Amino acid sequence: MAQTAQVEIKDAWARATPGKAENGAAYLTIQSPVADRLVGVFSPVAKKAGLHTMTMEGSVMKMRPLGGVDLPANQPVALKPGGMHIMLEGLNEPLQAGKSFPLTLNLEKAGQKQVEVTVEKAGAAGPGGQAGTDMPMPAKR
Ligand SMILES: [Cu+2]
Repeated sequence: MAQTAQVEIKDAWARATPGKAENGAAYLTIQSPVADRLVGVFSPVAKKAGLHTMTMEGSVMKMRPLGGVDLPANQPVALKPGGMHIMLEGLNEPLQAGKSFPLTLNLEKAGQKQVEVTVEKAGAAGPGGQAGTDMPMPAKR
């Protein structure tokens, strides 16, 4: 395989949201040829997009904002259900399965990268629509 000095973003996907959900989450895998840091996200589908992680506090899964995600050189970093994710707060409209939306990632070194996020069914566990255990996202806080 040819060595390219490009940031690779793969499998960008999100779960469809029910009609009144205010928030959604997006997931993807990112790999950088050099050590870099993902410091911000933006999407026109939500009023606010941010990086979040999930941690267990006792038996309760909690989300908290992340200031950034470190990307070691040549190592894929996965944002996926149950872990780090891109939080979409204040959705302008529901995320509908089968559609897609643009997402801009802000990297410290590589600058801005845009990806298209595919919306999978509400219960999808990954890109391509495999069914799996659902991770409920708190609708309100
Ligand atoms: Cu979140």
